[in-house]
Amino acid sequence: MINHLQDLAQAVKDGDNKKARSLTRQLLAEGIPIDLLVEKGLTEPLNSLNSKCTIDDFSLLEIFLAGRAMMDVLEVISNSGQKVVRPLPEMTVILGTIKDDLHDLGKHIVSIFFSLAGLKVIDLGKDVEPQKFVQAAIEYKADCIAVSSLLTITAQYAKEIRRLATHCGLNDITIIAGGAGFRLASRKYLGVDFVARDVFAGLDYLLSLGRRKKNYDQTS
Ligand code: B12
Repeated sequence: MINHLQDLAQAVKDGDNKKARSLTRQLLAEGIPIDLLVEKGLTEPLNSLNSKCTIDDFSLLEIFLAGRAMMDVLEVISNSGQKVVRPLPEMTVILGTIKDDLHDLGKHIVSIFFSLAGLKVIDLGKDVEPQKFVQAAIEYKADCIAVSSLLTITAQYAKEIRRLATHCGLNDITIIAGGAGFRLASRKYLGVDFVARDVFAGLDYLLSLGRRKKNYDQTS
């Protein structure tokens, strides 16, 4: 299984989507844990293309092909009927990549796995203004806003979401953040409830909230 996982990581990195699809089917048949597949087979190889985003070595084509292979792998996982074994209470989540940030591969993963876990996800896309998150939360009566960022510089906009939400009376809304852009920012600085290391940490956090809510209901 480990060899196949390494091969999948290489196929994604090389942008070989056919090979990536077939290795994913094989790994699922072998019973690989989904978190391991996503971390080692998708996130790490994509992130290792770091240098392709620098002036010296910029290569949109390589990143595009790797991104396509990643999306193909996600499609295979979605169609496999695989359940993300984290049953969550009914919850509506507003999801988006923050203003000025066009990275959306990680957000796609979040959208797919949150949906597979039974959450209702309203995906606003990328380059989303802070007020759009709050407007959508009001429109859909959401329980949670989930914001993604890969660019460190955009933390300033993410901070705005809590301020605007409070201004609109959404005092209890849960806000979670994820993506490399927030990795060095504290929960307190961002004004969010949780900064997720990965998609599954985000899911686990929402699950823990659901349990707390349930206990609270029982005592009231
Ligand atoms: C792919 C990529 C691109 C692609 C994006 C394609 C796309 N459609 O997304 C392209 C080529 C377009 C691109 C452009 C640029 N990029 Co770029 N890019 C990357 C790269 C190589 C991989 C990112 C990725 O998709 N990773 C794979 C995904 C699956 O991982 P992930 O996003 O972290 O998501 C996981 C978790 O973090 C989590 N997650 C993510 N969001 C959320 C949200 C919530 C709520 C939760 C719970 C979880 C969660 O879920 C995922 C699975 O667990 C990174 C390198 C890196 N180390 O991150 C650079 C990187 C992010 N890019 C960078 C830069 C500088 C740029 C450009 C400015 C380059 C330029 N000079 O133009 C532009 C930005 C344009 C813009 N305005 O946005 C820098 C950012 C530096 C910084 N600290 O700010 C990086 C780190 C590269 C580097 N070392 O220089 N990039």
